[in-house]
Amino acid sequence: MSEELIPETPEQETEENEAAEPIKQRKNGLYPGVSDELAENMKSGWADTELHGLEPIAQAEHTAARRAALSARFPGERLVIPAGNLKTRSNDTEYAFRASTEYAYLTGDRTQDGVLVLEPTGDSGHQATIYLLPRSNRENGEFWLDGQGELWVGRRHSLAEAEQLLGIPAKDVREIAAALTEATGPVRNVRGHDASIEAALTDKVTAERDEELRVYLSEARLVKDAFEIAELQKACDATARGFEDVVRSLDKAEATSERFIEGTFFLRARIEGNDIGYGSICAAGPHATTLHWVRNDGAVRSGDLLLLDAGVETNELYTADVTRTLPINGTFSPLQRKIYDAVYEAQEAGIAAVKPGATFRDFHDASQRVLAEKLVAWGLLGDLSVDKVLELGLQRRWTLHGTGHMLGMDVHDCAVARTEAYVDGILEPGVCLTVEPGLYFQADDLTVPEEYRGIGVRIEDDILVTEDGNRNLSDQLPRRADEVEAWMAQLKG
Ligand SMILES: [Mn+2]
Repeated sequence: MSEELIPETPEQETEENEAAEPIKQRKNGLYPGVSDELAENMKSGWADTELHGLEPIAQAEHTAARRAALSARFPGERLVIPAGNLKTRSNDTEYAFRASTEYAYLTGDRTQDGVLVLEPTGDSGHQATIYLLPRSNRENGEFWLDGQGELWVGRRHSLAEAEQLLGIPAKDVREIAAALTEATGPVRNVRGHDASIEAALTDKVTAERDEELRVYLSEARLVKDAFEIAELQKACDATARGFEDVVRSLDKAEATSERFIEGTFFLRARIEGNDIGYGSICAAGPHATTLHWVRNDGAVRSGDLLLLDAGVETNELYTADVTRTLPINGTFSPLQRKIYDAVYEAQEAGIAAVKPGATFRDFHDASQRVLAEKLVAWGLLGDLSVDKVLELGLQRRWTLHGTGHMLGMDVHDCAVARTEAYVDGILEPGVCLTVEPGLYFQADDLTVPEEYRGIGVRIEDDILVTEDGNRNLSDQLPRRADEVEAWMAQLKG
């Protein structure tokens, strides 16, 4: 990336600089001295690019309904939902920005520094305002002299354009701190995203009341609307194509490392979506027994399994979360297949338990029972009964994790929902969750036969609860062992 706008001029505080007062907005010393003549020159000669008659974004109706539900829950209170800010990686480079889930869910906007404010209109109802950074000012030079000027980071929407697109009145975000400082009456803020907003509200909010807002917004997302379901399907479709890309490139991964798999999937995520929804787990051989193996720097060897847990995040920020465990050479060994089939059976039992009226725990219990049965049958738990094993939880030495979680904008969606709404909740149509049982035999586990050690298997799909049962959003990818082998053979050609 380019570093200096005018490299030949050394930076110093000159008389000229003092005279050009408005353009002293240097960031991190990147901008050298600017003559009055250049400053004047840069002010003019630019076309008017304002856009008119823009259509609202596809989810504008849905975000309006979500704001209406939020408004009804907190009548008479001012609600502040920030997008968050850029985070510095080093000096003047930043990490890729992703708007806070709460803000994107309520606005459909995904730009940094934005803030949604719901102003109470009397005892009920709210007026929404979105505070955004407007187009860069050309008069004071910020468009080319400020690090966030449009010349550096690209054109933003004007406030008028944003209003048309989002269906929300827009104001300059540089006015928000003063507006919040002056405001009276009860206020709640979603914490953890924007320190400047928190500073402006210090004396007006309490941690407990802010947390109630955050919890509400987590629980509001438990049931997905039609737009969200379509996005999750899109995420799964793109993810399936990413898995196909990986299978096609396994020979290149064998010649390099797990990084080739990570890079291959990332390419698909960036072409079809915004990003990966979480760090891809590209775990070959014994790495498959490390649940969150994201170093991805290991060897990929014929004869081993590859556990690939990855998901594309769409441009609207909905992510898939899919795992397949694949024989790198295309064929499961008898022992790999025995363990794989057990996990497959457990997943089938889990998926069958996902339906309206069931509890969230039901599919976990169904999967765990199958896995415990297998472990007992294989003689790994002495002569204990399956019921006793489940009562003591002894199967967990090898099953390790819960069988699934809510899925949506966050890979572990709705994470601050109350226990009664989530873990102890009843499933209803529109809930989307993962079913992902696994068996993991650590390389240093002396309690299992030597040939088991270093084998890890997980199968994970994204399941939508429907009126009459469920729909597997990720069923484009095969799961049964023989179907996996046939699919790989076809892709590897
Ligand atoms: Mn998952």
